[in-house]
Amino acid sequence: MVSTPASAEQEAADRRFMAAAIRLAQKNSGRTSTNPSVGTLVVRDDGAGPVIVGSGVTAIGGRPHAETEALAEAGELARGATAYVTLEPCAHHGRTPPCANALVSAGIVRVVGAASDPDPRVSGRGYAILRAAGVEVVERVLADEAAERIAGYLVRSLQKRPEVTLKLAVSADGMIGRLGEGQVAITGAVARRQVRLMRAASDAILVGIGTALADDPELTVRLPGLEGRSPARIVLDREARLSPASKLATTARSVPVLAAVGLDADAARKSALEALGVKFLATETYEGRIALPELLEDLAALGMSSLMVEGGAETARNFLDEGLVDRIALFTGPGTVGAGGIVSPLDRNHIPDGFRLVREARFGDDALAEWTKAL
Ligand code: AOF
Ligand code: ZN
Repeated sequence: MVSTPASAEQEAADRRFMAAAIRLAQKNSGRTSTNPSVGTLVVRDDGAGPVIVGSGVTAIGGRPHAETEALAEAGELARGATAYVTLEPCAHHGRTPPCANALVSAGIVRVVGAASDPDPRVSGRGYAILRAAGVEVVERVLADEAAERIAGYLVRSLQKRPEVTLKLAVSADGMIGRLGEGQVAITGAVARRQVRLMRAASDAILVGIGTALADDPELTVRLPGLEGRSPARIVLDREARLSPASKLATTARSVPVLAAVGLDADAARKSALEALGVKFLATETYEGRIALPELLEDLAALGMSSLMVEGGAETARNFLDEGLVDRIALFTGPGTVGAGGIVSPLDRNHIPDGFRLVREARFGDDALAEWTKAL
């Protein structure tokens, strides 16, 4: 089959509807794990311009898939229509039949896809089913934008570890805090609320034991309407030094706390924490530190697709040095810390190679900039 080049008008419309499908997919982002949140739009044009006749998002918990819902809404209007899918439609029989077959049966004549699916049960097969049935397929429309939104799923599938976001709050003079002072307010209340929202969209949050001891953070979401959305809290705690009196340990029964300890961590200290509900992941250590690749592999095996690293400087530097950061979320506040400040491992003029700026926003007096690595 020789495909005719799409008109500029068609290409512009494809990009517009795909952008809308990507925004739609955001609705259930972080709530479909271990499935990605996918968006589908069914669009038909009866001569008077394109009209959306069905829309769907992957359901909370991961099933049904987005296509099922969009096709159900479109009903008979799907016949002869175009489907915009932010991820290649699946080709496998899971608890539901393959979405590629469902699109064919519904009479879809054209499928525009964004991100490719690395799942070996799908990868290329979804599009092949469609083409074999005579459906016109256009691949990789806004593929990078769609992939960025499902980075957790893609990193976990391809690298067997969660996607790692390094979150840093840096003062105007490049500091993340002051030595020996516990939590120092670098950003304002609006930015701090945004951080809690970012926590709610992650599967886990991680800090080093230095930060846990110095700041005694709780690391929960604490936002109205999002109670119960706090992700698991992880402490890099080679020697099980977390205090049983800490906020983390004393709240471990309501929001999980996982201490990443060395294989030789003290048994008595561990059992004091265990009695409070703290769980342990024992990993190899090297150069006196938890082996991060091994820990991340364990977290992926527990079904975690996204991890937010929240501090402190040494932990951030270790993740950066080992090439284990996929996304940088850098908040910059207007104030200065001055003498005794802890220097940030990076600032916006020193972002490691391979990252591209994907978002900039302001939250009150603070700026947020985000960079991601190409997937
Ligand atoms: C789609 N549409 O909305 C999503 C897809 O366990 P299952 O049967 O739900 O399959 C999980 C796989 O389905 C997952 O690895 C990915 O390949 C695909 N996700 N596919 O057609 C969707 N969420
Ligand atoms: Zn599917």
